[in-house]
Amino acid sequence: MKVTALAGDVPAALAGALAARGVDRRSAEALAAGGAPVALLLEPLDEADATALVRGAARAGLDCHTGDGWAVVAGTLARLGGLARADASSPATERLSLALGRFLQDVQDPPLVWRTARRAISLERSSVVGILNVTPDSFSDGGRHFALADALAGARAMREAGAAVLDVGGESTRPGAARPDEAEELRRVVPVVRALAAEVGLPVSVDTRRAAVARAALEAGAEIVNDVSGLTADPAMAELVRGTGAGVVIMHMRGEPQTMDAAAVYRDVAAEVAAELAERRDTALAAGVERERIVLDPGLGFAKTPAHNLRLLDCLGALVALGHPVMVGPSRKRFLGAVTGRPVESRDAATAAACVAARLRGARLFRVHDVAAAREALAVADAVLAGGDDPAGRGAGTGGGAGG
Ligand code: HH2
Repeated sequence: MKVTALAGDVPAALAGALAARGVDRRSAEALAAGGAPVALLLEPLDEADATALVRGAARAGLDCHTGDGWAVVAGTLARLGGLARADASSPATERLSLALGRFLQDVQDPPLVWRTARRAISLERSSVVGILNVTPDSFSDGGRHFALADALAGARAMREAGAAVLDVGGESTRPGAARPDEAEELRRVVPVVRALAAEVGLPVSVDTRRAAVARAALEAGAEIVNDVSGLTADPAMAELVRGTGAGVVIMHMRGEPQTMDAAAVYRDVAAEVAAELAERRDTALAAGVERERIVLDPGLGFAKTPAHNLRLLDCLGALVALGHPVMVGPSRKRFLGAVTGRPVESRDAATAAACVAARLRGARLFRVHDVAAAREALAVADAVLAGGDDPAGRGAGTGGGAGG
């Protein structure tokens, strides 16, 4: 007897192996999806919840570790489904079934479109969001797009390079940057948004923490609000997003850009960022923002050390499991300098590599300065993930070989 490892964490690999041995395709896919590994942290948990979980997990064949007020349960998705099946035999088992049922609904239904105020953006393949900072002081492109003509030329070049969205920001959020007042931010952002929406033909997103700036940008043709405060800085922002039907990026940050470095203290960065983002997402949902308008972003570089950013990229699955498309913004950031030793102006290869790492962990949107480099790297990642099914719609050809 020979034992061969399958790529057990890749459902397509399992399905392919089963189908190649005569299992019909649908059953093979269902079996493979159920075999996907999951590990969940449940907290806070009281004594009764913990007892119900330990018993239920043992019955379902799941591994379970409990501690003071918390539990980790691990196994396959199919076995977790068994544990989540409605069980009202006690209030504790009912609470458990409900919480797990909600979780499973999110992970089993990953949205592949993003609804904005003007359209639905397909996320079947990776979408690159081109950064257009109309600021004098952004850490990498400050001053480059400050004049309207430069912003338009930059936007057209990004469209040619394959950008799916243009993100316009009038405030640098690098640590320690001075904040422009509202009138100045409006002056920077609105004319550029108006020109891009009218002349470039790509969806425009506005990167702002101010509802008044977001409102003026949406009126000028923007359709997405990218809020690095995760809708916490301005109490009017969630209602604005709801009322306009804008798409929204809820990004994770702690504190303010001016002070955030001091807040970069985590016991378990991925779990904490996922939990804090889930809370902000829930607040948005409670304010009436529709689920399919929300994209989540770990906020690389915002209240995170280089080690935190790298761990977050590796553990992005914790965010993907919240059931929303995930955006990442690694572009030219300090943690890439820490890894490569490269200065800010030559970090585009590192940025593309970080995008690919994030894509392999489930991210769908990539906010970058160099659109062409990211697009090319992500085309390869998309093709790998499609397993030869060719997401770009170009025939893979039959030639193969090492060089052709
Ligand atoms: N990063 C920056 C600004 N906005 N938005 C999202 N959703 N995700 C990010 O990671 C993100 C963001 C900071 O980068 P940049 O715009 O290049 O610089 P600056 O803030 O100095 O203008």
